[in-house]
Amino acid sequence: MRLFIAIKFNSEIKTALLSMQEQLKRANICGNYTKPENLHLTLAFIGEYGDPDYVMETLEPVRFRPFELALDGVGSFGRLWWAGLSASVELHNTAAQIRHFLADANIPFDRKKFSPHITLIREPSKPAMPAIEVPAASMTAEEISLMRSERGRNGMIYTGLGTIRHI
Ligand code: 2AM
Repeated sequence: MRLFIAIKFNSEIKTALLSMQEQLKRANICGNYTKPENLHLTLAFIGEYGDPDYVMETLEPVRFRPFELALDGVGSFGRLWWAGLSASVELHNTAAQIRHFLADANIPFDRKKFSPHITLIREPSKPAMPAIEVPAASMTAEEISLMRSERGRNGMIYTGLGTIRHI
């Protein structure tokens, strides 16, 4: 199964992200929009791995205090457009711990540098993102989720398999 570690959003951040997608739609941009229920922040992408229980066990020593996440700006990685977050030492620390324990346990994951982003759309129909307003929105991150990703008939289906809570 395909696994990744992510933070799910509260309704304030979701609403703001949906408003950003709406603005893109109003600018006549078509493409593969992330479905509302799939909006998330990936901290580590594991990929194909058969033992989610071992992943949960491995991440048991991760320690973090609740931390703030606030939407901030937009950007693109080629034909993927994303919403960004304000810089957060705690977020980076938590992602670093997760990656450290995964590496220690020989659980494979994508080693690309952690660049916090929330994918709004893939394969947009225009080459450049129009100017859009980023609504003020924030949340306190209190848990991290182990997620399974499957391809469904109507797009990707993400299912939570377990959570790591703050101390
Ligand atoms: P994204 O965060 O850029 O949208 C499930 O596929 C999640 O893991 C998505 O959020 C996806 O991309 C992220 N991800 C990170 N690295 C990935 C990789 N190498 N392959 C596929 N998905 C990856």
